[in-house]
Amino acid sequence: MSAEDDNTLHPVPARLLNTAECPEPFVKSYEQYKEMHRQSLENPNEFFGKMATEILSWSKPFTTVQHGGLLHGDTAWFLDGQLNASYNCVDRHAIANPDKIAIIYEADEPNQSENITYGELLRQVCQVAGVLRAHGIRKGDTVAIYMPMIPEAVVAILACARIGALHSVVFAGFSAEALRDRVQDAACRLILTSDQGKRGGKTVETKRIVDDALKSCPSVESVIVCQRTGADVPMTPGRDYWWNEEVIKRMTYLSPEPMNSEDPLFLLYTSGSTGTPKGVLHTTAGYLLGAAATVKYVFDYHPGDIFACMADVGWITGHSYIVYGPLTLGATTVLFESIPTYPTPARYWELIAKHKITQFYTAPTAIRALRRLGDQWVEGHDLSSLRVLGTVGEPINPEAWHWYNDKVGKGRCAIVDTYWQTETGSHIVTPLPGAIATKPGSATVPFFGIELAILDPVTGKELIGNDVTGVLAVKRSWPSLARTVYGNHQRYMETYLKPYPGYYFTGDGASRDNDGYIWIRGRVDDVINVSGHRLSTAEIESALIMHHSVAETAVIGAADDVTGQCIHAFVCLKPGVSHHSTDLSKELVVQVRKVIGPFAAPKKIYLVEDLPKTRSGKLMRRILRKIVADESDSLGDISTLADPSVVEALIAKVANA
Ligand code: 6R9
Repeated sequence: MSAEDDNTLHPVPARLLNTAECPEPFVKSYEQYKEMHRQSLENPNEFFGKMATEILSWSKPFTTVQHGGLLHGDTAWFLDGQLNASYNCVDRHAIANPDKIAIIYEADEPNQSENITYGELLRQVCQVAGVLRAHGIRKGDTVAIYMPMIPEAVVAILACARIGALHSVVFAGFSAEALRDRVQDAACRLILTSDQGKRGGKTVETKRIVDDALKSCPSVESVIVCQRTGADVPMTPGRDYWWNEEVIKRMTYLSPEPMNSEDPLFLLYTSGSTGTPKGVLHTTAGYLLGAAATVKYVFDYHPGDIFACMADVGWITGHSYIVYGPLTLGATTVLFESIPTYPTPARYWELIAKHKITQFYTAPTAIRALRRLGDQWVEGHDLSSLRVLGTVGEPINPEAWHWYNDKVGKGRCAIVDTYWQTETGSHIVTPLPGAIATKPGSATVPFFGIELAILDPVTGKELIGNDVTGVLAVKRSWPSLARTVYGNHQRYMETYLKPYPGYYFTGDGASRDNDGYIWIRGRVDDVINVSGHRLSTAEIESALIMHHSVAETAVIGAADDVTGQCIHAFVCLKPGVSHHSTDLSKELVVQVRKVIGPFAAPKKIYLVEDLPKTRSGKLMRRILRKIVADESDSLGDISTLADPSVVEALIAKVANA
């Protein structure tokens, strides 16, 4: 427990336990949670075997619940079983209830929302699956999806799953170069994209970015272009095809490909502490179960609820909580194309009132930004449909938590601070709405099947009991754990499983307080979290170094009131480069926007003579972090620096910036 933590326990709101007002929660007390968690660890075969049978539909039942584990990196769940993710997300609901709304598409302009029923979703998924097949895509091939937040993006994802092709969704805020690297790494054979995108009233040149990326992606044979705006975009004959012209040729039913439980479902690239982004690979059954089970228990999803996750489908949160989790349960899911401040900062609250949203899921950075703009935007909207408010992506500070709880939840909703990662597939530390009293800023307790451990970072010894701080790890495998890094299992082992043998290493620091509650302290590696987007220092540094004037650079994360962290870059220029520093700083920002994407742009750039390095040449980012945080009086030991005098110069530079 740290002195700044807000240790006040907020009990489950009485309204949630009153069955006259709300559906009865699946887990109704702390004792019931404890008992279920105990069962999930003591008898995982029974616990998850039952859950997988209840939540998923199988074309062939599994015979073995689990095999392998963290020590050897051979995790496998639901062996011998066969199922199809698109069947689970679409067919079975379309058969039972074709007119039920699957997707509420809330377009960038507020008056353009559209509903898609399960029946319609099934027809569209089948047709796009047919298009993929017609373009030669087979089970096991990889397909890139670079699309804005339109229903066709969800259709594209499910169409890949239907024929057993792995999708690799690349967030449409990534630059052409970032897209190219991801397409090349997975040797994608086809890209699904759109002419343009719309976000906050601005136009995104999706197709042009794809064209740029494809200048050096020989693996890509076809590009399918969906019309979002109808703009006249260049089409390369023999490679580019219009979505609507392709789709109408295809039948509106195509049988789902039976997939083995452990067949890959998708890859999603994410940043780690070193090297290029990793293609995190998730498999079919375990991932789907994790996503759906957490929608059920963490969001306490009941039939009839309207589920709204504000993330982009380009991130894991969108995969699990816009697409796979809610659709597996047959829910109505909201697809929000815009931003929280467009056309006004009341957009979220109008959205909730308009669609009678019951579960609402967003990130601390959005909550902080909206809180800053004033309470007047949230007041006066009918938010009475809400039951559960979720947050994800970074630690939430108590001020933002209280604002969310008081102004949005009016003290009558559960706040679920859900901790998880691209690699974990679904929530691993989180409250349950009807069962767990919360503390503002704490992700609280482990989900079912998660055996947490806090380790001493140096010795790797498990820190037992309460009131401990160390690195967060998980002691056994769980169904939705990522199985490998695409094409590089060694890297998977080295990043996650070898640092502390027998454990999955999260890369986050954490404390367990005197009540046994978990507090996430942020990354212990060189990963920077800007508005919940993971970026590695290495990625940004290599973008900067591509600039012809740059000799060397060091990037760090600095605290930021709105985005959580922001990027500060220290740049040494090549000898003899003459420059006007403001122009060059601008050029360098443009460089990062171009290589990675706008969201990775450094907030500050310091042009410096030298960087702090050890005699062996290792960059001491820790020192730069301290200087920027105005903690130059506690730099620690700088005697190992090759040239300790650089520190003075850096302090002066930052002070005058
Ligand atoms: C889902 C997602 C993962 C990293 C993770 C941690 C941070 C996510 C958090 C949180 C504190 C929470 N993180 N949720 N930190 N409290 N509730 O964000 O996946 O993009 O892979 O990022 O995000 O640092 O390690 P991903």
